[in-house]
Amino acid sequence: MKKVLTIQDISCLGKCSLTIALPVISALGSETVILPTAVLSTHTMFSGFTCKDLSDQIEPITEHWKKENVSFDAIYTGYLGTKEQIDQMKKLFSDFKGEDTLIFVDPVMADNGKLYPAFDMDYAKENAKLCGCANIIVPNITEAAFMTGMEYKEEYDEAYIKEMLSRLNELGAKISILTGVSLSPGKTGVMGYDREADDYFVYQNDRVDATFHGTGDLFSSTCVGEIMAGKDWREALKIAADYTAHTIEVTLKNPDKPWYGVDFEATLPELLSKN
Ligand code: PXL
Repeated sequence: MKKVLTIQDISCLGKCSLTIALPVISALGSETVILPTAVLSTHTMFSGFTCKDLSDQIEPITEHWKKENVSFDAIYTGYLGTKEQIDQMKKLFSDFKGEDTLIFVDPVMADNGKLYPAFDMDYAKENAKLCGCANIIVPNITEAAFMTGMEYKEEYDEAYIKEMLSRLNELGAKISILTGVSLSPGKTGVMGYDREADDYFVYQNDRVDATFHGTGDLFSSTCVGEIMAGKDWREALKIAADYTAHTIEVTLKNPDKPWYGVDFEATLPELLSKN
C-alpha cells in the first residue's frame, strides 16, 4: 500500500485541510500519515477562531520517524501557518524524499485576489521557494499572482495564464498547475505546464457559480489520492476537477448546507465507485 504524508493544520470545525485530506486520501486507498501544523477551533473564515501553533512538535515527531526508518511515496503540504514552518518543510522534504517520492505542494494562502488573514507578502515569497522544491504545485490564480509578482486579474485570456505558468515554472517545480482557470464563458478548470515534456495541459469543465471553502483542499487531496492509486497526473487532475465541481453542485442542492464547507462526505462513495 502507498504511504502518503500530508502536512497541514487541523481546523477542528470547517471541512478543510486535514479533515478533508485524511478521509479522502485514505478512502482512495493510501495509508495517510498526518503531521498537524496547528490546531484551530475552526478555519480562518470564521471570526474569533483559536489557534495553537505546533511548530515545536515538527522536529521531535520527524526525528522519531527517522529512528523508525519511515519513508513516504508522497509528501503533500497544504495550509502551513508561518514562514518558519515553510523552512521546516524544506528540511523535512530533504530528510524524507526518496528517489520516487512525489512532493506535492499546494501553497494555500490566498483566494479571490486576497491573502488569507494570517499571511503577508513575506510569507508568499517563502511559499514560492517551497514550490521550487516540489514535483507538482497547484496554486490558484491569486496565489500564483502573489508568488510571481504578476498582477491579479479576474478577466484574463490564455496568454495571461501561459505567462503565469511560465513564471511559476521558473520557481522550479517539474509540473506547475494553475487552478480556477476559466478559458471561456461558463467553463472553469485547470491549466498546467510540464517542464520536462515542454507541454501544456488544459482541462475545463462546466463552471458552477458558487464558491465554498475547502474546495482547493478537496481538489488537491483527490489529485494526490488518485496519483497514488496509479493514475497519470493528467488523469488525476481531470478526476479531481470533475469531483470537486460535482461536490459543489451536490452541496448547493442541500437545503441544510453548512456555509463553511462542501458535502464531500455525500459524494465520496461515487468517487470511489469509479476507481
Ligand atoms: O482551505 C484552506 C484553509 C485551510 N486551513 C485554514 C484555513 C483555510 C482557508 O481559509 O483558514 C486554517
